[in-house]
Amino acid sequence: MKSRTSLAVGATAIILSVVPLAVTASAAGTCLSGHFCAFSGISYSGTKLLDSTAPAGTNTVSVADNDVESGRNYTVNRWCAVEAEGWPDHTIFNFAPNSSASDMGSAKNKTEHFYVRSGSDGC
Ligand SMILES: [Ca+2]
Ligand SMILES: [Ca+2]
Repeated sequence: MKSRTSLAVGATAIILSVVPLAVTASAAGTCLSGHFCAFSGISYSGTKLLDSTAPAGTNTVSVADNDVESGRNYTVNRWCAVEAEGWPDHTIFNFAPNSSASDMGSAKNKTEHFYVRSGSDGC
């Protein structure tokens, strides 16, 4: 009886130590419906740099410079990423309504801000 009890306690301790890691891993890439979220790493990893519900027509939604690599656009609007360093501002990436991009390719680590347009408009 005594050894059975200590086995059960040991199993509980292992479960408790694993659960917080699992929660952290799933939270990294999450984004609520109706939100736009940008992440510092590809595949929605790293830090969530932006979590916004800014409406269509918003011209500047600031984000940490040169760090965004992936994003989830769970809005009905279009989100446009802007490079604003070294030359006139220009759009470098287009997040279509209700779309995700796990890797922004050549636009990675360049964004200074986003602007938001209705889903039927272009960037
Ligand atoms: Ca980055
Ligand atoms: Ca930049």
